[in-house]
Order: sequence, then C-alpha cells, then structure tokens
Amino acid sequence: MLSGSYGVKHRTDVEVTRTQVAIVGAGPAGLVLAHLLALRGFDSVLLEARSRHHVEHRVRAGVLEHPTVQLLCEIGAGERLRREGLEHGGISLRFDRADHRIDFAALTGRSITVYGQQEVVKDLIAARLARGGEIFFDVDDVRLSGIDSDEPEVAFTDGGGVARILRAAVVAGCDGFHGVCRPYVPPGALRVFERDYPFAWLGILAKAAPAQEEVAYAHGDRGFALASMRSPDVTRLYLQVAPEDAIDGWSDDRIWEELNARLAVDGGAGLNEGPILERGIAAMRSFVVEPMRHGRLFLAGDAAHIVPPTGAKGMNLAVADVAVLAEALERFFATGRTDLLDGYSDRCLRRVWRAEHFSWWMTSMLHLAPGADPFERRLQLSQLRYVVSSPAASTSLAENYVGLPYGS
Ligand code: FAS
Ligand code: PHB
Repeated sequence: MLSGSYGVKHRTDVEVTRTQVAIVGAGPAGLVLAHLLALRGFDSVLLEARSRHHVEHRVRAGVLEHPTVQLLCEIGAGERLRREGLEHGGISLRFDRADHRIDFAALTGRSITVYGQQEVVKDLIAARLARGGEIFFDVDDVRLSGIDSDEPEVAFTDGGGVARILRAAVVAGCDGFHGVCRPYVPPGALRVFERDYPFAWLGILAKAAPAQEEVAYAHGDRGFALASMRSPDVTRLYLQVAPEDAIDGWSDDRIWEELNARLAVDGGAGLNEGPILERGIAAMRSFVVEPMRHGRLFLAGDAAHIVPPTGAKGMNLAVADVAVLAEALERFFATGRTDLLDGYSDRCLRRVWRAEHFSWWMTSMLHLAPGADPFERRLQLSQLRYVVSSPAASTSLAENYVGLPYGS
C-alpha cells in the first residue's frame, strides 16, 4: 500500500509528489486531519492558499466543545489550550434585563472551553511542523483532476512560484465555504440545502476586561448581542446588524453604545470599553451539501456545511468530520476495505444536521427578525423563559452546546 511522500520528476519540469492524502486547506479541518493521519502512520501533504501569519491571526470562532478539547489533547495539540483556555461550566441567556444561567456542569457533567480559533490553528501548525509534517503555504492555482479515479491529482503553484503536482489516493477538501474543491463535484451530483438569514453579526475583539465570567447571549428589542472573551483582558463581542451593513458605517462609539444598550442587565456595571483590535461583519447562513463525498474527494468542515455561529458549532463540526474521515482512511489504507469511506458522508451528516438544527434554533430564539411582530416576540420570550426554568429544556440546550459524544 502506498506510504510516504516522495518526489518524482515527471511531465517536463513539473515536480510530482506522491502522498496518501492531499489535503486542501490548513484550517481546523485540514490541520486536525493531517495530525490524525500521522498518528496512524499515514502520510499527507497540506496545501494552504494564505500565509502562515494570516491563518494564525484570522479571528473567528471561540468556543470549543468538550469532545473537541479531548481530541486536540489526544493529538498532542492541547498543552497551551489546557493552560490558557478558559474552561466554562455554563453560559447565560440574557433577557428581561437579567442573566439566566444554564449550568452545563450540573446538567451534563461536562464543560466548554473558550480559546480562539486562531490559537488552535497556531498550535496545530506548530505541532505538525515540529513532527516533520509538510505544509505548503501561499499556494495558488489549485486544480483537482481524476477524483473519479483511484489516483487523483492536485496541481498547484507553490509559494515560490514552482508548478507542482500532488498525486494521492484521496483528496480531502478542507478549503472552507469559498474553497475550490466542492465545485469539482459534477453538477447534479450534490444536493444543496441552504438558508440565508435576514441579519449578520458585527464582531469585535477589544483590549478590555470581559464584563462577565461566561458567555452571555442577549435577546432584546434592539436586537441580539453576544458577550464572550479571549482572555482576562481581551473581550469578544457581537451585535446583530442588517445583512447589508458595512463595517465602515459603525464607529467605535456607535458599536459601544449599541453593545451597552443590548447587553444591559439590572444592577450591572455595563461593559468595560477599550481599543478595538479587530472588527468585521460576517453573514449568517445555514448550508449543507449531500453527500460530502464524490469519488476520491472527501469534503470536510465549512467546505461541506455552514452554520450560523449562534450555536458555536462551526469549528467543532469541522473537527468532528475529520475524526470520522481519519478512521475511515485508516481502514482503507490498512486493509483496502472501503466500507467506512462509503459511510463517511452519512455518518458525518447525522452530527451536521443535529448542529444545523441547534444553530437554527438558537438563532431563531434569540434574534430580532426584521418585521417581527409582537406575537413573534412573545413567542420568543415564552420559549426563553421555558428553556431556563425547565430542567428538561435546559438539559437539551446544555447537551447540544457542550457537544454530543462522537458517534451519538
Ligand atoms: P476554514 O475556512 O477555517 O479553513 C479553510 C482553509 O482553506 C483556510 O485557511 C483557507 O485559506 C484555505 N483555502 C481556501 N481556498 C483554498 C485553496 N484554493 N487552496 C488552498 N487553501 C485554500 N464558527 C464558530 O463556531 N463561531 C464563530 O464565532 C465563528 N465566526 C466566524 C467568522 C467568520 C468571518 C467566518 C468566515 C467563519 C466563522 N466561524 C465561526 C466558522 C468558522 O470557525 C468555521 O466553522 C471553521 O473555520 C471551519 O473550519 P474549516 O472547515 O477548516 O474551514
Ligand atoms: C466567540 O467567543 O467567538 C463565540 C462564542 C459563542 C458563539 C459564537 C462565537 O456562539
């Protein structure tokens, strides 16, 4: 069975490298997959369109599910996470100008960890390179061929402008929602399920102490807001805005004024303000393609599905996908059996659709849809009051938020 990466001269002057898995995209999905394969003795090469500095400083997700933390520790990328990550035993739903805590520890015996996605990526890259892993950064012109054959190829130009070809047994499309892999699936071979929401999130990272100890989701007549954090002196805050809003239309003063108004609680001291280190507006969508595989191309993470970030699922789903893929690839490379590969998509989609529903449910319960009438607002408030007062309803939210066990 094929093993080990090695270069062979081929086709004029294009360098062909043979490997077992060509991974397109060095985000959480691609990086975790590379580690999982290496731990099983299988070889991969990672191709990343951006620079190492860019991917290590791209501010995105912040909440790690319990299973994600366990897996990162198992693959040897959890040391700093354990040291610097903020382990939380609950979250709050903020409405009627008060906090209502959902106690994960009491309801599920498990926790979440707040630790920026860019920190996860930093740790994964450092560990991969330290173990001799191969990551091509700044690649360009990535093109797939032969995904219906048993030796697909990925042609690309490396960061030094050299034309290269990766020849592999499998291609893992871990290149995100806007990546190049999914479009290689022939038209008609994929079913697309999607929903665009009539709002977006404006997110900021600010040099200011978080005003609360845990993540708080706020429902109110001015719209949704979310208070999170990255460290004892860096806060992460979000505002629901109109989908067509541009970040330039939001001055620092307007951002802080709106955040304070929406996150106010009776008896609270308000937010600690400080320099805004990063800001951006992200669209809100639900998106799934079925199946998550075509021939020897396997899609994972945002390349296959997107959730509104209200459920803090995006990055966690990416990790869960590649945990399934790595197990399936191990059986294939070790025995030639394709049963787990053939079941990859169905197995991932069970968790994906559970997360899609949970993220849609949290989004619908907490956001002020444009044109929402008083009846809809009363329904939301009734649901929020029920969720925080019913042990059964609180447990349902808690077990979804901390992350259902893999394979459940
Ligand atoms: P990623 O998008 O992280 O990684 C894909 C990688 O592929 C990128 O590094 C990209 O540069 C690379 N790539 C793309 N095209 C390529 C090509 N042609 N060749 C080679 N490489 C290529 N999730 C949450 O849970 N909470 C949040 O608050 C949250 N906020 C977000 C904000 C924004 C602006 C975005 C876009 C996403 C956010 N997400 C959030 C979701 C996010 O965290 C994703 O779920 C997570 O990054 C998924 O990881 P991957 O599937 O690895 O995809
Ligand atoms: C974050 O800390 O960035 C965060 C927390 C909870 C979410 C989304 C993002 O639902």
